[in-house]
Amino acid sequence: MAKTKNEDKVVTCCEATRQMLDLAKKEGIETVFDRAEKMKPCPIGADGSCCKNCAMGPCRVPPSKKEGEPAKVGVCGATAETIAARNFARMVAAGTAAHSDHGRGVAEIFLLAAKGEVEGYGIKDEQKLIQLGLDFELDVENLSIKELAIQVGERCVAEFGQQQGEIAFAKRAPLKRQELWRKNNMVPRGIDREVVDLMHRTHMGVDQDYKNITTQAARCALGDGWGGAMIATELQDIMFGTPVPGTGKINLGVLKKDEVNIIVHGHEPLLSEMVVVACQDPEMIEYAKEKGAKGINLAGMCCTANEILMRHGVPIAGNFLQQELAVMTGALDAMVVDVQCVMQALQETASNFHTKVITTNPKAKMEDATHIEFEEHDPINTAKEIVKAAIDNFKNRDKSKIFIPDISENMVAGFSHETINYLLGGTFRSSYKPLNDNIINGRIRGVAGVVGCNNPRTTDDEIHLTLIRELIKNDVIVLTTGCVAMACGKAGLLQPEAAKYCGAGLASICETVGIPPVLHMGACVDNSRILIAATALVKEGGLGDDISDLPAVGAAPGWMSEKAVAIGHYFVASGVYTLFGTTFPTLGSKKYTDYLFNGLEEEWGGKWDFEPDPLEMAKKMIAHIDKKRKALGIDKARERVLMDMEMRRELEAG
Ligand code: SF4
Ligand code: MSK
Repeated sequence: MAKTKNEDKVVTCCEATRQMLDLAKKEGIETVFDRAEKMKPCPIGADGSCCKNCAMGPCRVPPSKKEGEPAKVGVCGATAETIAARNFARMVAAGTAAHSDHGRGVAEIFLLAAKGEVEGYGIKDEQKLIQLGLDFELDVENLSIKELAIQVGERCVAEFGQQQGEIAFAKRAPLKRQELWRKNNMVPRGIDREVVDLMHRTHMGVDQDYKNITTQAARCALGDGWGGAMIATELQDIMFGTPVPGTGKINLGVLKKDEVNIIVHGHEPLLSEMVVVACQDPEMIEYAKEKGAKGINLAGMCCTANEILMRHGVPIAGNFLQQELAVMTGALDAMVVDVQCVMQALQETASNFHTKVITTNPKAKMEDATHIEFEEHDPINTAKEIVKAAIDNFKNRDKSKIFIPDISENMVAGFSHETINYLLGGTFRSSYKPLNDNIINGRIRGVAGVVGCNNPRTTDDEIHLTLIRELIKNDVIVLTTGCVAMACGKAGLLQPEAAKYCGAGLASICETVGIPPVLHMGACVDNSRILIAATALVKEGGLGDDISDLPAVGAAPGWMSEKAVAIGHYFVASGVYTLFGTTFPTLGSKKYTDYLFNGLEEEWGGKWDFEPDPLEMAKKMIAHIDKKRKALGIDKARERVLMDMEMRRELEAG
C-alpha cells in the first residue's frame, strides 16, 4: 500500500494519489494530507462536547475523568447530552440547507425553462415529469407537457417555503413509515421551515430535551432526503435525462497532455451540463486548435463528476481528496467550481501552476480566483466564456511542470432506480420482483447503501474498499453514490468483472444480469434514489411492509461533511441501520450516543452506529441483515442456497 510524507503512515491506497503526493513532497507543496497531519482534531469539539452557542461560553463539557465527579455543565446549565444533541442537530440543519439549496436552484431553473424564459434546457424524461405531476395530484391527462412542466416547477419551488401540511414526496414512502412519521410529528411541513425550526430550537435557551431535538432533526433531515435532495434528483433527471448504465473512465490519468484540460468540480449540474455542450461546440474546438491544443478534454471531480459521467460519459479525474492533486499535474487549464466540497487551498495550490480557478456561483467566491458568474438566463454563453478562458490559458502551461500519472480505470455508472427496475425485470414487466425473489431465496443476502466522502483522517479510499469487498464477498449487493462510488471506480469494483470478488449467490446474479456487484447510483443528492429503491423493494412484496423490515443497511465509512450527517439522519428516520466510520460527532455524551445507537431503534426502526474498523463494520452490517432475514422468516432459504453445491459447481465451471 502507498506511503507518503510521513513514512510510517499509509495515507492512500490509490496509486495515482501516491504518485502525486510524492511529487508534492519533492516540490514542497502542501496538500490536505499534510494539513491533516499537522492539524490534530480538538478532541472536545470532535466529540460534540463544546458549545459556542452564546457569549457566556464557549463551554466545554467532556466526560468526567474521575469516578464520582459531577458531570460538567455549561454556564447556562446545559448538559452534555443537550450540547451534543444541539451540535448534531446543527450539522443536520447545515447539511439539509446545502442539499436543499441545490434542489431549489434546480427547481427555479426548471421553472424558468418550462416557461421558455431560459434556453438550453429541455424535457428529456416526460415519463418522470408525468410521475411528478401525479405526486402533486395535478390533472396530468388534461395538461400539455409545457403546462405540466410549469405546474410541476411551481409546486417544487413552493415545497421550500411551504408552512403547513406535508411535503409531497413524503407520500412516496411505504404507508407504515408515513404513519410512524405522522405519529411522531416527523413529516416535514416545508423544507426551509424545518431548517429554521431546528436552528431556532438549538439557539441558547430553547429546546433542552435531547430526544425532542433529535426528532426535529429527523423532520429536518427528511425534508432533505424526501424533499430538497429528491427534488434535485427528479428535476435533473427530467431536464438532463434519467441516467442509464454507461461506461466511463476514472482517475487522474484521464487528463491529457496535448489537449485543453477543464475540470468541473462541485455539485450542481446546471452549469456543468452546459459546459459539456460548450466543449463539444465545433467553434470552441477550432479555437482550441488555433491555440495549439489538439482538442478540449473535459473531466469531472466530486459529485459534479458523477452527474456528467452518468449522463454523458464524461471521465472523472478524481474524488474529494484529489482536487489539489489535479492542479499539481501542471496540465489543468481551468478548475471550474460551484458549491460544496471545494477546498479553499485550491487557489493556493493553483498559484504554483498556471491553473485558473474559476468560481461560478454568487454564493461561493474565492479570494484571488477568477469569477465568471453563472448567468441563469444565458447559461450556454456563460459556459462558452468559461471554456474560452480555459483555452486562452493553455499557452501559459509550464511544460517542465507537467506530470500526469498514467493511471485510470474503466467503470460502469448510472444505475438509477428506474434502470434497476428495467434491468432486473425487463422492458415489458419491469419490476423489482426478480431482486426481491433473489433476496428471499438467499442468493442476495441483503442490500447495503455505502455512501459519502473520503477523509484524510483515515487511509484514503481504503476504508470504503475494505468494507465493500467484505460485503460483496458475503453476497451483499452494494448501492453507492458520491466519493465512495469514485473510490470503487478507481479500484475496479464498478465493472461486471468484479463479480469474481463476490460470494457465489451474488456472483450468479451479476453474471446473469451483466451488472457489477456495486451499483453506482450518482451524486450525494442521489441518495434519494436509494430511498426510492428501498421503497420499491417494500412495495414489491415479500420483504415486510416497511423499510425497517428490509435486510438492508447504510454506511458512510469516510464521511466528513455536514451533508453526510443529514443523509445519515434521514436514512435512520426512514428505518435504516446506519453506520459511520472515522469519527462520530456525539461521543462526548454517553447518554446521547446511547440514545442514537440503541434507543432510536425502538422508536423509529432505524438507528445510528459508529465503527472505525471496516471489517468490524461489515460484520455489524451483515449481522443486522441476518437479523432482518430471520425476522422475515427467510433465513432458512439462505442456508439452503449456501449448501447448494450444484450451483457452486456450475459457477466454477463457468
Ligand atoms: Fe455555554 Fe450555555 Fe452558552 Fe452553550 S448556550 S455557550 S452551554 S452558556
Ligand atoms: S462530493 S459531500 S466529499 S461525497 Fe458530494 Fe464527495 Fe462527500 Fe463532497
